[in-house]
Amino acid sequence: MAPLKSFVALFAASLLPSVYGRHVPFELDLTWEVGSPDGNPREMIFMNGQFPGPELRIDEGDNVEFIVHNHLPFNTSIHFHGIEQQNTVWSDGVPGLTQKPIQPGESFTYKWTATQYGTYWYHSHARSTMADGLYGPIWINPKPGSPQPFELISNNEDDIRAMRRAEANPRLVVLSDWDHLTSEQYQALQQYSGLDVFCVDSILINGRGAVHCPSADEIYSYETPYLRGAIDNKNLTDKGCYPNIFKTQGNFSYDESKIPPGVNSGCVATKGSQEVIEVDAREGWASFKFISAAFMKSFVVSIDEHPMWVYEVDGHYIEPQLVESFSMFNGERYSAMVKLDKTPKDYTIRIPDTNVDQIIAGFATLSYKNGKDLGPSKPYVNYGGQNVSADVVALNVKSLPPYPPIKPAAHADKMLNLTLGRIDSSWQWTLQGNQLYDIMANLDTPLLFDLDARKNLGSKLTPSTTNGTWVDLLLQMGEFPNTPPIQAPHVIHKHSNKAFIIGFGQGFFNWTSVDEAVKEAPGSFELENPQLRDTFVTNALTGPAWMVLRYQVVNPGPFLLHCHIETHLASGMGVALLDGIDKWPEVPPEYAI
Ligand SMILES: *[C@@H]1O[C@H](CO)[C@@H](O)[C@H](O)[C@H]1NC(C)=O
Ligand SMILES: *[C@@H]1O[C@H](CO)[C@@H](O)[C@H](O)[C@H]1NC(C)=O
Ligand SMILES: *[C@@H]1O[C@H](CO)[C@@H](O)[C@H](O)[C@H]1NC(C)=O
Ligand SMILES: *[C@@H]1O[C@H](CO)[C@@H](O)[C@H](O)[C@H]1NC(C)=O
Ligand SMILES: *[C@@H]1O[C@H](CO)[C@@H](O)[C@H](O)[C@H]1NC(C)=O
Ligand SMILES: *[C@@H]1O[C@H](CO)[C@@H](O)[C@H](O)[C@H]1NC(C)=O
Ligand SMILES: *[C@@H]1O[C@H](CO)[C@@H](O)[C@H](O)[C@H]1NC(C)=O
Ligand SMILES: [Cu+2]
Repeated sequence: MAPLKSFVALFAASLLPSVYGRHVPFELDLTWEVGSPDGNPREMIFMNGQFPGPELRIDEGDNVEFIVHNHLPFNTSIHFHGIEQQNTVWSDGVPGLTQKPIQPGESFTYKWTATQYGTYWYHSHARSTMADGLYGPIWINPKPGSPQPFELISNNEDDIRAMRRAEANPRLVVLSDWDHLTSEQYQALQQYSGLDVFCVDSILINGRGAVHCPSADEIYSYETPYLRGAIDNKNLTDKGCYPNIFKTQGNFSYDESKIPPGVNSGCVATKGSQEVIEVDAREGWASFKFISAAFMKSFVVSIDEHPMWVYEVDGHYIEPQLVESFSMFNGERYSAMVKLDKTPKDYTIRIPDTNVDQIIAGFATLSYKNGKDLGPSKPYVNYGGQNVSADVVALNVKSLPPYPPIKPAAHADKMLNLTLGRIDSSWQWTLQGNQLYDIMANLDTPLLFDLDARKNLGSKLTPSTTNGTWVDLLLQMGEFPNTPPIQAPHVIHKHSNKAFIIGFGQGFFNWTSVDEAVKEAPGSFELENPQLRDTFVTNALTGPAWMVLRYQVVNPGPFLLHCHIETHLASGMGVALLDGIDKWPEVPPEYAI
């Protein structure tokens, strides 16, 4: 089977340099201290005294030894988002699946090989403590000779050389959302009030930001017709947050009076600080690798007056697209190649929310070396995430073909049928239809070490696959009792290797198999060169919808598939894929528990 062969060949080739890879030690001291990223002090996590954590920049093939010293007052773990952990499942960092949590005062060493190039990030996978600041960027420089898509951007040799230089020395830009409550307080508030809480205080760029409080008129002016419909023409709060109505909370019982002032409304502006990214026009081009470390929000990314070639998505090159803005959801990475040919001065980098769940924005500055003070730059998007004119070009997220092309198998060996929605309360979300995944299960008996512990989750939350086979994941955004017909986007993240997005459509997936659907609705499928991702954004904003992902099982072990919105994961939105259960590895003695 030709397509299969090319996929496997690519995969095998990427393993070769690991034999010669450098050994790269990287040490993180985690501490719990007062910080004020947006000008408002609270206790938070620092990494080697920094926030966000230090950059891990390595070469494809390197062997990473990532040592974590936990000085926090609570247990933790670290996951490497998008790192496939080929043959090192014990370093995937998921309590209950691949390790016991790292206790306060203890250390843990993760070891993995950089079998891929691209942009990734590390973050806590213990409860929702990622939202307390435990995240940092990873960038893996491709091995020499790797095909790069820059000839598709320009045929000028100087430009191509400048782009290659920019790619070899990129700016890593961590985007995140920030709240003045700790993750524990935030989660507890949902249980206490019965409400799905999804309001934040600020948007940070490389850990810097401010609390903005636009006037009610201004907030109102940024509302799209869709948003007005979604809130029944009620008003947003002064923090740009949603009112609690059926369309946002469902028909469950809750007590709004249990939400303290300041959480959903009660905006208090702070000056905070602003990130400045310096560029030199003599470089010709700059590469910005945007990483969304948001625990809740989705962003629109744009740099005033600078079109961007989006050329790498979730750690994989794509056929470049020239755009002026694009959206980014939790855990996604988008790289943009930007020509530095504008008048040397300061330009605003705007990171508003997508408008789907809050009106809020963060700002940074792109500053040309030796620039003049020539006043403010002209925006492509406004504070509400909307383009300022109809001719602003946004990324077409439905078509992001990998470069060079890669083809999945034409048929899968198995399909897992997953249904997404709310059950039991307005804040509890399922990925499986009727059961909630308990992130606190098996903390002392992780599945990798004790497969019997599977019974604590049940077979529906621990589906298994056979090594080497191809698997389809059908995601159906379903209809549930007491819930509205629409669902805000979920951001499904797959641990281990990436998957292809082979199909999506509106309504219900009524066919009995994916093969039948491909035959009857070919327009809903892409099997030639589909997107290869580790993060999958669902869209059920106008009603039920479905999506089909296809991947090959190549890396035996227990791997989580879950929503990357932290409150959704904490409430139960996950399943443990017991991949290649016929070939689970023997765990090295140093990792024995
Ligand atoms: C980790 O911390 C959580 C929260 O404090 C606690 O419930 C859990 O029991 C701890 N797990 C272990 C294995 O120590
Ligand atoms: C909503 O906000 C607008 C703009 O500030 C204001 O004119 C209107 O009275 C508000 N409506 C309600 C119901 O508060
Ligand atoms: C930009 O906004 C206008 C309305 O101002 C809309 O008609 C147009 O479709 C939008 N374009 C994109 C690419 O989103
Ligand atoms: C699992 O399957 C992949 C793909 O066929 C293969 O490369 C790998 O060696 C297999 N792993 C084991 C442990 O058999
Ligand atoms: C929610 O409650 C309203 C009012 O009681 C009712 O009309 C509606 O049918 C309910 N919707 C669902 C999905 O249960
Ligand atoms: C799928 O089933 C639903 C009823 O559950 C029906 O309304 C819809 O028309 C069907 N769609 C197709 C494509 O058959
Ligand atoms: C998936 O599961 C849902 C809910 O149980 C069911 O209605 C649907 O028919 C299933 N779809 C397939 C293709 O098996
Ligand atoms: Cu979700």
